[in-house]
Amino acid sequence: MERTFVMIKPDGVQRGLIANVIGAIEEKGYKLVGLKLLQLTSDKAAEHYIEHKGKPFYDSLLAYITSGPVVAMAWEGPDAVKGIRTLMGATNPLEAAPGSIRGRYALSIGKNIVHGSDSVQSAEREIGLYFSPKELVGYDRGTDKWL
Ligand code: IDP
Ligand code: MG
Repeated sequence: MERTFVMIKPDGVQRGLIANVIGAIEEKGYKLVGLKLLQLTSDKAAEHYIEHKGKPFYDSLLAYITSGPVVAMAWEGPDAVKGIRTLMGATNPLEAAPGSIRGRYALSIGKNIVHGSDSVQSAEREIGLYFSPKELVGYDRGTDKWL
């Protein structure tokens, strides 16, 4: 069983896609174990995207991700990191599979609706950036045995 971090970026919130993004992940079968709406500070955004510091798109990425509220989530399931990346689609919506979240809702790489951890290690780091251990809720669902 794995946990991963997902964020609905400011464009997803502004465009009214919160329910669609959550619905896509929930319908697939993953379990929501942490959820909050928040406005990122520049410091938090820099910490989140530390791996991209110095890249040409870094400044615009920080401006974008702090431009409005975001929804931060932790999701659980077998191979959740890879599975949710697949569900999100490629970083560039032009290359994202048509049924994926980015394939369905996004037009450009600079406004691609969602973030998802790219490895188990990043997932652990990113969940820790946004949630304290007691804000994560593990529970059983009656449907777990059908997945
Ligand atoms: P990911 O979100 O699919 O993991 P990363 O390579 O980690 O993709 O990039 C982080 C975010 O930075 C992307 O989701 C996108 O919002 C933004 N980004 C990445 N590459 C570019 C670019 O070339 N131009 C503008 N924004 C970019
Ligand atoms: Mg990434």
